[in-house]
Order: sequence, then C-alpha cells, then structure tokens
Amino acid sequence: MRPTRVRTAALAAATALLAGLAVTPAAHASTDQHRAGSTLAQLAERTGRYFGSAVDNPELSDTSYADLLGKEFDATTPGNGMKWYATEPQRGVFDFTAGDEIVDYAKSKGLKVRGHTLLWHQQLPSWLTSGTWTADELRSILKNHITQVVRHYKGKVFAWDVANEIMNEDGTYRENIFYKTIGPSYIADALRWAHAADPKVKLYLNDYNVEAIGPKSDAYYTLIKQLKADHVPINGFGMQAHLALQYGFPDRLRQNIRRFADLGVDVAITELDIRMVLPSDATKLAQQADWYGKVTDACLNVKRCVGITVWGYSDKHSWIPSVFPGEGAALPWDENLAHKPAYGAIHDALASAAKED
Ligand code: 9MR
Repeated sequence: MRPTRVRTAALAAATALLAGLAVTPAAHASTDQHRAGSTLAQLAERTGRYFGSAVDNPELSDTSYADLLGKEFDATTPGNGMKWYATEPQRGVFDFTAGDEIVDYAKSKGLKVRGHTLLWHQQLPSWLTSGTWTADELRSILKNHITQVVRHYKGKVFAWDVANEIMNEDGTYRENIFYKTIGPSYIADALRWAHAADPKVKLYLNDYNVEAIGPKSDAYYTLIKQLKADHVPINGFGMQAHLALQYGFPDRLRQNIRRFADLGVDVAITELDIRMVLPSDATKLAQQADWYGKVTDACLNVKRCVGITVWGYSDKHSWIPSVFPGEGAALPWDENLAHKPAYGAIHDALASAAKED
C-alpha cells in the first residue's frame, strides 16, 4: 500500500507543478529554494524585458517593503505621485515633490520609471474641474501641463501614460472634461506636445478592460491605427490588466497583444493584479497563480510586449480592498511579504522563456 500512496502523491505533485499549481507546503519550500537564484527582474532582463511594480509615496517609508521592491524589480511606476492633482495643484504652479521622491528612490535602487499619467478623468485638481473653460483655454492648460511635466521628467522616465482611460466599455470616447470641451483632437495633441517636450520618451495610451478582444480594445486598435497613419507620435499601448477571478480570464490575450504589436507599437502590461472574493483559499490561490503565469506567457510570446508591471507587489499595500469591499489578495506576495503561489508561476514562466533566449 505504502509505495503506491507515495507514488500517487508524487505523481499528483508533479502534475500540479507542471500545471504551475501550488501543492503542499513542502513542495513550496523546495521549489522556492530552487527559484531563489534569480529575481523576476533578472529573468525578465534575460528576455529583453523589464518587470516592475507600482509604488505609492507613503509606501517608501515601509523600509522592508521598499527594500524588497528594490531587489526584486527593475522598474517602478508612481501609483499617484505624478498625477495632475499632485503635479499642478494650482493653475500654473507645479509641484514635483512626490514624483521626484519616487524618481530618487528608483535611482538609488537602480530601477527605471514609467511615468503615470499626464491626463486622466480622475484625480484632477479642483481648480481644473470646477472651472469653466473654452476649448482654447483648456487646450492651452493641457498643453502647458504636459509640457512642464514631461520636460521636468525628461531623461528620468522611459515612458509616459499620456492619456489614461479615455474609452468607454462600448468603445465610444469617455466624456471626460477634455473630450467635452475640446473634442477628440485632444488625444493626438497631447501626444504631440509630450513628444515635443521629450522626443525620446515612449508615449502610451493606457486603459483597463482592454486585455480581451472586444469593443473597448477594438476602439484603441482603430484609434492607434489612425494615429499612426496621421504620423502622430504614439509608441505603445498599455493594458492595465486589473483582473478578477470571478470574471474569467481575458479571452485571446495573446492574440490581442500581437495585433497591437503588428500595428507597430510596443505593448506593456502596466497595472497587473488579480483579485478574488475573500477569503482566499488554496484553490483560488492556485487559479490566481495559473493566471499570473498565463499573463506572463502571453507577454513573453510577443517580442514587442516590452514589460510587465504589477500594481503594487504585495497584499500589504493594495488599492483593491478599499474600492472593492470583500475582494483582495490580488498580488503575488502576501501581507507578510511572503511569496504566494503566483510568485512561483511568474518566476517559472520567465525562467523558461529566459532559457530559450
Ligand atoms: O493606486 C491608485 C490609488 O492609490 C488611488 O487611490 C486611485 C485613485 O483612483 O488610483 C489608483 O491607481 C489607478 C491608476 O492610476 C489607473 N488605473 C486604475 C488604478 C487603480 O484604481
């Protein structure tokens, strides 16, 4: 009886491992040891990509968190520090304190920085949202904001999310203040102004719920194709990838990444997290690990998918519980900064691609 039981267990463990799933704590320990040799960033770099994590300013004083971020990742995105409310709190008065703090931290740890974001419908200062503007006035406000912020971070960020979340789910333009006042031309102009202020920085459009092929990603596909045809400077498309186990994995993610790459732009996974309805359990964590592995594989499969950023790396600091009550556990590290099965799945996906390169 005994040998059979052992064999069965070993077989189950091997099958689960092959599927990228977590098995027993003992299996974790040995595989984690095996993975200790290289960080996610080191493996990603061997495939010509980066692996980043967002960070919000208050998190920098959590030293164990900030230290681990600096060791495991080679890129970071400020969670809030470069948004309009922070950078231009009064009209024409710029404050780069929060963004600079993250740039300085990143420099000290050898991380590169993704700029986020030049325009968005959220986190705008009240002087902007409560004012009444003509199209010309708002165009000049937008031009000045973009010019000053991009100029300040010239050479310090490698990419900018120029326009964030500008489409509705049905593929129509979101009626943000810029669209309502100026019309859709604000998008091409924003890209042109950013390019004029820093001709080398990579310029992105960025959104959520665009990982699957559907009306929203189709709208970006059409827009980027047109921008390219019009010779507007556009270098990349950011798929945020705020996924949730209860809504299913985005259909044809890999094909979707590929079709944007085929338009001649880079693609980046910019804000990855995979939440679940709490409490978490072994089954949900295994499914989450499988999805993290699948997202990583999908990016690795397309040469122009240049990097992956998780939106914070641990459940200790995550935007999710406050926005989706009863949901969370979305990141590859837990509240105690210990690896979850998702970490192993990402590591394994990167390691096998790194081997092939
Ligand atoms: O992580 C950010 C959180 O701290 C802010 O409170 C929130 C405000 O809406 O924005 C979060 O980041 C968002 C990002 O800028 C754009 N995509 C969605 C992210 C999660 O809301």
